Amino acid sequence: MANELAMAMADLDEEKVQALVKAGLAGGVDPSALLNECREGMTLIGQRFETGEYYLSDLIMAGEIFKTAAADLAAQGGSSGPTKGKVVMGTVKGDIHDIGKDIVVTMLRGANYEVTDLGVDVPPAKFIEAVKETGAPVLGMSGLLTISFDPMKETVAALQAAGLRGRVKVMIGGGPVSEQVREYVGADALGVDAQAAVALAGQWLAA
Ligand code: B12
Repeated sequence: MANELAMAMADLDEEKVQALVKAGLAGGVDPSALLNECREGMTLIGQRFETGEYYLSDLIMAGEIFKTAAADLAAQGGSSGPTKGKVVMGTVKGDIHDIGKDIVVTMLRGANYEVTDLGVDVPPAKFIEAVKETGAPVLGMSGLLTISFDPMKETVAALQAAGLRGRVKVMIGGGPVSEQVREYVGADALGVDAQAAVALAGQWLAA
C-alpha cells in the first residue's frame, strides 16, 4: 500500500516497517521504491522533531529502524561484474548522519563501483589522504546539517591545495544541499538521492 510504509516509519512502528518491507519484496516491488517510502517517513520524522512532537531519542530510534530496513533492501540488490572505477565517500567533519551516505555507498557498490567509505565526521585531510592512496577520480561528501557546508568547502580547498582538484570530480549530497550550496562549496555536482550519485559516477567514469 502506497504511503503505509512511510507512515509506519514515521510512527516508529518497527515491526510494521519490517513486515511491509518483507511483503513488498515478496510481492516483487522495486527495492528502491520501498527505500524511497522509508525516506519519506524520515522526512515526516524530521518535521515531528522540528515541532517538538519527537525527541532526539526518537531520531535515534528512527535511524535504527531505517538501517535495518535499508539492510534488508540492499541485500536484494546484489550484482557482479568488473569494477567501473573508484569513489571515495564520507560524511563531513562535525556531522555523524550516515544513513543516506550508507545508501549511496550501497548503491554505488551495487552498480560495481569500488567505494572507499571513510565513515562519519571525516576531516578534510582524511578525504585527501584517501583520494591520494586510492587514486579515486571521484569524491562524494554527505552532510545533513547546515554547518556541514563549511567542511565541504574546506575539503574542496584542500584538494586544490594538494594539486588534486584537476583530476578529482566532487559530488555532494544530503538534506540541505542546493545549487547555491554547491556553488559555495565549489563542488562539481550535487545529487538529490543515491540514484543521482550512481548517475554522476557513471557520467564521470565513462570510458
Ligand atoms: C535520523 C536523524 C538523526 C540521527 C542520525 C542517525 C544516523 N546514524 O545517521 C541522530 C539521532 C544521530 C541525529 C542527530 C542529530 N541531528 Co538529525 N536527523 C535525522 C533525520 C530524522 C533523518 C536523516 C536521515 O537519515 N534521512 C534519510 C536519508 C536516507 O536521507 P538523506 O540523508 O537525505 O540521504 C539521501 C540523499 O540526501 C542523498 N545523499 C546523501 N548523502 C549524499 C552524498 C552524495 C555525494 C550524493 C550524491 C547524495 C547523497 O542520497 C541519500 C539516499 O537517497 C533528519 C530529518 C530529515 N528530514 O532529514 C534529522 C536532521 C538532519 N537532524 C538534525 C539535527 C539538528 C540533529 C542534531 C544536531 C540534534 C541534536 N540537537 O543533537 C544531531 C547532530 C549530530 C551530528 N553532529 O551530526 C536536523 C538538521 C537541521 C540543520 N539544517 O542543520 C534535521 C534536519 C532534523 C530537523 N528537522 O531539525 N539525527
